[in-house]
This record gives sequence, C-alpha cells and structure tokens, in this order.
Amino acid sequence: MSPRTPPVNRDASPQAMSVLVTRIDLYDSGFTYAETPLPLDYPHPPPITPYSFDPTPCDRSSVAICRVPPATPPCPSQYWMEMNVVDNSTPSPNPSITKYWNQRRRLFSRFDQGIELDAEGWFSVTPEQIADHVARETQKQYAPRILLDAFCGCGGNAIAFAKVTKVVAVDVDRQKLRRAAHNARLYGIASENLVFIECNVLFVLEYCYKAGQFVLDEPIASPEKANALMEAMPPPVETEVCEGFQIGGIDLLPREIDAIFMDPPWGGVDYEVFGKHGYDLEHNMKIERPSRSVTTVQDDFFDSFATSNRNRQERRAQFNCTVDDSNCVNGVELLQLAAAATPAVLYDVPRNTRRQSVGQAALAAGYRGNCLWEEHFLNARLKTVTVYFGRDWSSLATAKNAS
Ligand code: MGP
Repeated sequence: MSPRTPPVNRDASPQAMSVLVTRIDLYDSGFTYAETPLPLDYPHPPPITPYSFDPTPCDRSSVAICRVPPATPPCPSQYWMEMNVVDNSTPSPNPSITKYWNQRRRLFSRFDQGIELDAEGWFSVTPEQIADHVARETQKQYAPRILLDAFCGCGGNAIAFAKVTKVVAVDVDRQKLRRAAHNARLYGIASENLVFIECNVLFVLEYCYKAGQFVLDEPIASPEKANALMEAMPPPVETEVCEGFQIGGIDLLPREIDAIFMDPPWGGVDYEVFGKHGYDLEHNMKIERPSRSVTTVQDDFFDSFATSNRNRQERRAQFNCTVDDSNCVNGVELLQLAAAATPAVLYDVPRNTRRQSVGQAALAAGYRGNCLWEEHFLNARLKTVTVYFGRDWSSLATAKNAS
C-alpha cells in the first residue's frame, strides 16, 4: 500500500478540528496474526492543535482528517476467542436474520447460555470483542467512575462497560431493558455496577445533566424554561428489580456522570445505501424526541430486512422515513446535547459516515483540537467506528510507528 499524504490542517488557530483516524484490529475467529499483518506504512501526520473546549461558534470548514499509526500491534492471545463464533449448522429461527444468527456468538460469546435479543438488537448490537475493546479503552483514557450508556438496547455495550466501571443505561423501551438485565446476569455483572433507566435519553441529556452534574432539581432561570421542562418531563414509571438489577425512571439517575457513550439507531439495516463515505449525521440520523408517539421497531420489522429488490435511489429516498422529522434531533444535535451534559463523549457512528461531517459536528458541539475516529476491524473486516471526544489525542498522531 503506498502512503497517502494526509490533508494538512494549515489553520493553527484553536478554531480547528482534526479528526484522527486510527485502526484497531480485533480477532475472534478464522485468522491468525501472521495472516493479517497490520498496515504499518501510514504517512507521518501533520502537527495537531492541542485539545481545548470552546463553546463559541467558529468557521465549520476548519476540519482536517489524518490517519495516525496504530498505537500497539494486536496481541492475538489477548483477543482470540476459543470458540467457533460463526456457525451456520443450526438453522436460523427466522430466515430474515440468518446473517446475524450465524454470527450470534460473535455478538455474545455466551449466546448459548440464553442471550435474548429483539429485532432491532439482532442488527444493531455491538459484537462482544469490539464492545470489550471500547470499554477497556474508555477506562484507560477517561477512567469514568460512572458512565451513561445513552441507548442501551439489549445491553451489548452496557455489559462490556459494566465489566470495568459503574454504568447507568438508558432506553425508552422497558422490554429492551429487561432483556439487557437478563443478558447482564448471564455475564455475572454485579447489580451495583449497572442500573437501568426507562426514559427518552434526549430528556436526560437536555434537562438532567450539565458538565456532568445532575441539574434537574436546580432552580430554573425563567418561566419559559420551566414551562418547557414541564412539557418535556416524562411520566413517572414503576421501579422493578429484574434479574437482580434495578429498572426505573429518572429518580434512579446518579448525581454525577463522567462520560457518555452513544450507540444510537442509525436508521436501519440499509444505512450503507449512501455509499462508502456518504452517511451524514445531520441528514440521515434521526432520534425521536419524547412526548409525541414513539416509533418503535415492531415484530413485522423482520419483513423489511429484505431491501435488495428496491433500487438504490428508492432505498435512499425511503431511508429512515418512518420517523417524524418535525419531532427529531439529528446526529449533529445529538452530539451537542451530549457534549453539554458532559464533554467526555463516545459516539458510535456508521462505518460509512463522512468524517468531515463528524469534525463539523464536533466544532458545532464546542470541541476544538482533535477527536479520535477509531475503526474496529474484526478479522480484518471493518465493522464499526467509535469517535472519542473530550480528550487530547495528539500524542497518538506524533507517536513513532511501532514497526
Ligand atoms: P452490518 O451492516 O450488520 O454489517 O453492521 P455486518 O454484519 O458486518 O455484515 P456485512 O457483511 O454486511 O459487513 C455492522 C455492525 O454495525 C453491527 O454489528 C452493529 O454493531 C452495527 N450496526 C448496524 N446497524 C444497522 C446499526 C444501527 O442501526 N445502530 C447501531 N447503533 N449499530 C448498528
């Protein structure tokens, strides 16, 4: 592979954002380290503006993308799973999820012990090796005492985080939270490490935290703000103990959070219809606000897994179209809300997201300096991307290649 020259961020002012792209190789089956050598010929990166946080608006064009050397070569013994994670010998219970069913032990190595997933969980849960890596990395870089998992779903990431820190996991759907609790029990997660909150997370981000502190019970500055809060306030929900874990409403939220992890719905299985770098956080991601009718994935959603008989243009036009636009925040606004709640934010985005748009979203959210775009390759295939905000990653960009 011939080295490409990365775009140089010539604007050395603190108004700029560098998206530092790095590659993490993880393995769970079928490959050995020798068969998949890391590409070690990354170009030398340009100088990076040090990290700072500045809420004033700035010129959104000041985004540079540069690839940085991998931090450490992978150690196969650390990541290898001693099991056959891809298995098509047992027929899938539903033909439309066959692709996911065959990889079920990649999603959860303890799948056979009774893991529960719903329709959305099958296609959106993070494979365990990747979830564990992100949790370890988060602990290393941010050392959060409490992390808020904004879109818990059936618990893939929440379980990985709860192995290393305390987690408060939010989802609008109690059934998903019950499944997550069940799955967490299968992994032996301690009940004091994981609490589940049934609430629309946009309410939690917008009204419950500022700079990591719980503010919902603080005096409100104006009658208008008080009215807006009253309108958005979710109805009370019951508290229950499910498989040893507490599930309840916003009264269970902690007084402080140190980091937020977001793995939001991207709009469904068809997200790659926008091409290799065409997914746009502003235009393609839609997260429904509380209070109006909530669109949830129904059981007949399985019927819509098969999309290939529509042409690309139709699929693009119909992508995410069941969500009411007037009652949504987009992926850029979501980052703004999270950054205001606490600056340490980890954001899972589709692998085909336009990196420039992530840099622009970061600037709009008040970040300056750099963010880390971490690509997760599982057995040499790009699966997911996590973007880390709120830390200075420039040391990665200047580190010497570990060849
Ligand atoms: P994928 O599109 O299912 O590709 O998503 P896969 O299984 O690698 O198969 P391929 O052969 O088509 O490449 C890859 C990963 O993205 C999944 O394992 C999920 O972790 C994640 N993912 C996929 N979708 C559709 C979503 C989503 O809507 N939301 C979130 N948060 N994650 C998703």
